Order: sequence, then structure tokens, then C-alpha cells
Amino acid sequence: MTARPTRQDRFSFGLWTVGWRANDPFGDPTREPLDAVEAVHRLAELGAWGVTFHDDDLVPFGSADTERDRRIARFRSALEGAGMVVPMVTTNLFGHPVFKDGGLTSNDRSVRRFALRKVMRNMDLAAELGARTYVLWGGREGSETDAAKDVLAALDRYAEGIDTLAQYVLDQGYDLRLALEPKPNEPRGDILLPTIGHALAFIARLEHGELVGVNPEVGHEQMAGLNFVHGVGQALWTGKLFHIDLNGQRGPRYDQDMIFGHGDLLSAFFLVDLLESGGYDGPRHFDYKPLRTEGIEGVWQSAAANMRSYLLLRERAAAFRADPEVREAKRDAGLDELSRPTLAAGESVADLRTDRTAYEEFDAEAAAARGYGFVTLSQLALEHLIGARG
Ligand code: GLT
Ligand code: MN
Ligand code: MN
Repeated sequence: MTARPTRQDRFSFGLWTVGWRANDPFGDPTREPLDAVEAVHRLAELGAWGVTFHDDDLVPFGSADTERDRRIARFRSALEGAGMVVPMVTTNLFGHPVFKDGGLTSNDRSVRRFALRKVMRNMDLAAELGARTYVLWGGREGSETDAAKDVLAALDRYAEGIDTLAQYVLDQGYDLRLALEPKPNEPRGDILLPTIGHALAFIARLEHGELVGVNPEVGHEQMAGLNFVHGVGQALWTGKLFHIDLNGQRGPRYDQDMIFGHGDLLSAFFLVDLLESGGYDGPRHFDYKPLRTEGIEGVWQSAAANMRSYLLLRERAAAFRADPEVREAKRDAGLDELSRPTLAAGESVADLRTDRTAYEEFDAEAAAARGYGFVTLSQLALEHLIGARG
């Protein structure tokens, strides 16, 4: 197989992914801490292009300034040595108990102010390291009981928080865009902005919405039972797909964060096809958790597996698109016709209103008798995916 990752593929990993020590609600860590410098070098060797982090991944919460400077300097020289970039940075607004009722939407105003300052401080570092995207995952922004959260007020505070951060980016002249990451639940019982659609509607009401987009994660939409390809399609259509978290999930259950392709494989195939053909040129970022059963070798094998899954799916998707039989099946299925505007060039609503062929003379029974051939197309996709064709 030819699938070997290169820097041009723009694969990136969170420090918290390969560095996850595999502590879960039922058990202790099964792996030793991983040094960020080691992570940078190993990921670079595997062909990754970038690393991302939360403030607290790099510098433990509450560290003294001298310790912070020391850790940042070490990390920087590792990046330079390995030729790795930092395309995205994010903030931990969920780990410390102070954020138990959220960061930007906590009922406690002083916590909201602290959260804003924590983000702003890390934005300075993000800009310094050349990151272009700043992710905000509001895992603690939500509630377990509807009695505890005034949703309208919380959304006002959420919008105020995001607009304040966008204003900070503008004031500082940073070349950063903000990307909101939706998730329906976990760790909160219910999280605000639970899906891509909620996030897009929220962004449309912001004062600085032009600076804000989304960072959708495969598993998060699938936890909500939604079609990730459709959600990403709508984000692309809106010009808001700023970043993406790739991983695997098997249906609505807890957040599995599996290797990309190890969940809903058909959906992963169509996702890669969409990203590669739909004009997305941002990072291919993996947000997964190496299985708790694995030692450190398994961690590196899983990092490589994510990239390999993507590259193999990219090959398969390209072969699918190029196959003459597929092209014909797509035509038969009406996909060419879907790209044609429903009204003719220059046709007005009044013209449509008086077009007898569109309604009075339209033979609905004949049109209803048409078969669309979607089964053929779907089977062709499956056969390409499993390598049964070309
Ligand atoms: C956390 C979460 C992820 C987010 C990260 C960004 S943190 O691990 O589960 O989905 O992308 O804050
Ligand atoms: Mn997740
Ligand atoms: Mn994520």
C-alpha cells in the first residue's frame, strides 16, 4: 500500500490524544504521563504536520510563570527541531472544579470573568506560536437539571463571551479565527450548542460572527444520532468549516473517541469524499483516545492508524469518483440535475406561477414512477470502499 502520510496531508493531533493516560470514570490511568516534547517528535516521525493543545496540556493549571516559560521554551524548540507547526490551540475550561458549572456560562459571574482571562492569556500564546484557529469546546457549558439554568440568559452570556474574545483578537491584531465545537452531552447532562446546526444558528446572531466558525467532531454529531456528513456539508455551505475533529463512534452512546474509520466506516468514506471535493483546506485534526488496553507502542500505532485510515479512504473516494460506472450511475440518479437551478436563468416567480408545464400539465404519476437508482450507487460506493473495484 502506498498510503504514507506527508506534511502536505496536514494531519494534526491534540497533545491530549496521544497523551491521554486512559483514566476513565471507572478506572485509574493505565499509562505513564507523556512528555509533550516526546509527542512532538514521535508524531513528526509518523508523518504528522501539526500538534494542538489546551493551555493546561502544556503547562499544568496554576504553574508559576517561570515554570510556564520553561515549558513553552522546551516545546518551541521541539517544534522547530521536528519541523512541526501548531495550527490550532484551545483552552481547558472544564477540568478544574472552578468550572463545574461552566466557564463562559457559569452562573457565577466571577468564574465567567476568570474563564475569559484564561482564554485571552492562551490566545496570546496561540498567536505567538502561529496558530490560525482557536477552538472553544464548551463541555461544561450546560446543566443536569433545567431548574438550574436560564437558557436565554446563558446564551446571552455565551454570545457575550465569544464576542468579547473575538474583540480581543481584533484589538490585538491576531490572525486567529474562533471555532466552536458542538457536543450534545458529556460531561454535562446537556450541553449548550449541542450540534453543528445549533452552533451555526448561534454564530449568525453574534456581533463578530465573521470571525467565528465551527470545529465539528465526528463522534459528537453521531452521539446525537445525526448524519455527520450532512452537518459538515452545511458547515461548508455556510463557509463556517474552520477546523474538524476526526475520530470514530458507534452510534448514540458515550463519547468513544475511537480511531478515525473504526466507527461508522461508510460515513467516514463519504466524509473524506466531501472534505476532499468540497473545498475544505484546513487541518485534518484527529481527536481520539488510544484504547485503554494499549501501552505506549499501541499509542503510536493508533496515531499512525488514524492517518492511514484517512489516506486509504481518500484513495478509495478518488477511485469512486473517477469510475465511469459511478459517473453514469450518478447521472441516472439525478445528481447532475440537482446541480441545476430549479428556476431557469432570468425566470421570475411570476413566470413560474404561469408555467402550465410545471403544474397544470405536470404528470405527477409519471414522475412518481421513476426509479432513482440510489441502490446501485450506494452499492458501488460500498464496493469501492472495501476495495472490490479498481
Ligand atoms: C476534550 C473534548 C474534545 C475537544 C477538546 C478541545 S477537549 O478532550 O473531548 O472533543 O475537542 O477542548
Ligand atoms: Mn469526543
Ligand atoms: Mn473534539
